[in-house]
Amino acid sequence: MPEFDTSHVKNIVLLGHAGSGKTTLAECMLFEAGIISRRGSIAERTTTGDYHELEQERGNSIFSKLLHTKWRGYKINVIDTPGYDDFVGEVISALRVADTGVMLLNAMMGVEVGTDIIWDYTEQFKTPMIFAVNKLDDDNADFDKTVKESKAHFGNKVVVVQYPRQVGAGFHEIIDVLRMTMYKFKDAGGKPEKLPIPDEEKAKADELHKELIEAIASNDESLMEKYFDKGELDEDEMKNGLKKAMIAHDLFPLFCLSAERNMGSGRLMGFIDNVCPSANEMAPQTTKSGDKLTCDANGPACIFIYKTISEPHVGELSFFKVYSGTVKIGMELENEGTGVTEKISQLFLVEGNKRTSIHELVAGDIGATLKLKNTHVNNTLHARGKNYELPPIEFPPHNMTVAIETLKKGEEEKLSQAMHQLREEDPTLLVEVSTELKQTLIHCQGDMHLAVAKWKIEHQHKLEVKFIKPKIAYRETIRKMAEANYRHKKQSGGSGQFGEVYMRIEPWHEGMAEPTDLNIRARDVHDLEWGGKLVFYNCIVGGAIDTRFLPSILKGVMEKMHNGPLTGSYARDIRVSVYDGKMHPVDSNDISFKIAGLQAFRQAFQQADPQILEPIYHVDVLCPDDLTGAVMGDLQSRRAIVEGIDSEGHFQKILAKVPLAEMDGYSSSLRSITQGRAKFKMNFFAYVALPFDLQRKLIDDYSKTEKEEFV
Ligand SMILES: Nc1nc2c(ncn2[C@@H]2O[C@H](COP(=O)(O)OP(=O)(O)OP(=O)(O)O)[C@@H](O)[C@H]2O)c(=O)[nH]1
Ligand SMILES: [Mg+2]
Repeated sequence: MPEFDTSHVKNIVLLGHAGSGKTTLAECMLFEAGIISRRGSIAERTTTGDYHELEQERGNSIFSKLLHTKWRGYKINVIDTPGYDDFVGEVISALRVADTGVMLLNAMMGVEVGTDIIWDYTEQFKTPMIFAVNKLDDDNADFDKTVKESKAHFGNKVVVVQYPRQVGAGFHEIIDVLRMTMYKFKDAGGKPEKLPIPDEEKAKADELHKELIEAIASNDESLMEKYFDKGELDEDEMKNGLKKAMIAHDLFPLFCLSAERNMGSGRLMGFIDNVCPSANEMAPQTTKSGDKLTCDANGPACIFIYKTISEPHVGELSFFKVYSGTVKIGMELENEGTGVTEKISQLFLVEGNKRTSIHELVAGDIGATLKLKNTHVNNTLHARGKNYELPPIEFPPHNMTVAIETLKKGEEEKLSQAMHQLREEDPTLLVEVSTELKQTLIHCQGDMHLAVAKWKIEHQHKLEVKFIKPKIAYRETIRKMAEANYRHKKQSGGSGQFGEVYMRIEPWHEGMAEPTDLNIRARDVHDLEWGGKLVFYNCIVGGAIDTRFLPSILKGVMEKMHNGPLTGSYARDIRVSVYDGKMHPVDSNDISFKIAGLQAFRQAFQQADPQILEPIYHVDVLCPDDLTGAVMGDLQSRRAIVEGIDSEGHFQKILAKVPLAEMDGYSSSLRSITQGRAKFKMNFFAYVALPFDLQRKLIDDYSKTEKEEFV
């Protein structure tokens, strides 16, 4: 028999801006549940959650951690997530498997940019949410402002369940307007005394109690009727109504905390047990083939892998949620994605870096297993005879790119293996071997994300690497029509080489008119793999060049498009019309026409007002009002065009278009300008003409290094 059945398992994820107190709260929860006998602290680097060397070094969470507590007959799985935006992938994967989110708000700061960004993801998942206002023990805490900002950002769906009698050093009492009780804590926190609400707080507590009841009743017709009849709802009615409204994402109850002093976590856990939904109360998952997967311990087994980590000396640990059935040791499950059959030889409950072996896990629960053969994040494993595949977690696009090199030559293969492993553990990290730029690129979320990757490469893979500025993938094109001809002639001993080509080139755009003075005999439209088109016309008349040589001419043109005449970048959007030429009865061959085609194209290109295009990105920066000026100033120094500023709650969203070449180091620069109070996102917009002076410089630099490969 499992220790907890499905309805007694709750999965929560701790969310919030960096430093809001998630890891400290997780520690309180473990302590309150008796899982640990002493509360560790961030300052002493002794928390269960932040056990990783790198987290202790930096003083913040980097990876999501699975923990669990046993609390009054319930098992609460707690996933502590990192608040820094660079690690948002960890937040998204945790949200995918959690059934309730606890959003921590730092009472000194109110709603922060990180809160806002994470909120967007919770909206996508429609995760039932609780707010917990933390750090109420701090003298700068402002509970009312925090509530006001929460309502301004997230609407009146935020309902106060608790408020502090006093904030700052005197924070010892929490008034609970659901239970209509006051909790009074000793200095050391822990279990509070339950007291009646003092007279001077009655009016406020009654008012908030009424607001809470009305909010609950307004989301449920039958409760509304009861409320009208009785003028009151009892505690059970309120709890049931709250649960329904939380599942529907209609109400977000707000609680009070001082995680540092361990005040308020017990009541929060009680609320999670009693009110927050367990997995079987959430909507069933729908598989790719349209099956509805009921969260039932007696159903066919089905688990979803949301995270993997590679533990030194242990191997790959896969974290999963059981979406249906009961997973037992010895079970064989099929991986719908990779087709392998995996034997579950070990099952664990996890406590940070500690693991406890167990025999089975029921539907709704979260645990880990070791050494799966070919199963990765986002894979579904299921019982034989089924074809379940659950929708994958969608990770966000990258925000930053650098090139990576090993310090020692000859370690490229080792680096590629290390990068493969890193990517396996962290789907928000992308590795690209760019043949165009001749660099290995790492696409990631920001400078902290990159620092973690470097640490892993150096410590876990024992490789020394450096990051360098990535080259920019420029493009070349032309702005006007030009014509050129080239005769390739070579007489050497035996057979010679001869080919002559007359060519017109024009800037290509969709719907452009056909040439009226040429006789088009064949049209080839090539979608270039680097974007844009090459349109190639055969306009030869009177058999000046044999049709069999046209592919060779195209080959020559394509070769030069691949290695553009100005800077060696890819060329795009050009129409080439070959309209005349000459052949030699003996010496003409494919190679001669390829060379003639290439050289004619190159000469025409130079006369066609050639132009370098650079990649431009949409950059959105979200920041508090007082930082708008500093952020804009920095953007303008990066050749940005600021297109507008939108208000988002009490934040400003600056919308700009910025050349990729100017985005180098933006992640760390923004962090230092704003002390981590701003976030940004970037997405490719378009290729746009490079300013003339920069174009001149690039061409000059290229011509210094260019070694023309003459075919
Ligand atoms: N005064 C006060 N400080 C707190 C409280 N909770 C946490 N802190 C402190 O705030 C800092 C950040 O706490 P963490 O628990 O690491 O916050 P986090 O949300 O896990 O941070 P990230 O993992 O970086 O996202 C630490 O120095 C804590 O000691 C609190 O209730 N009151
Ligand atoms: Mg943390």
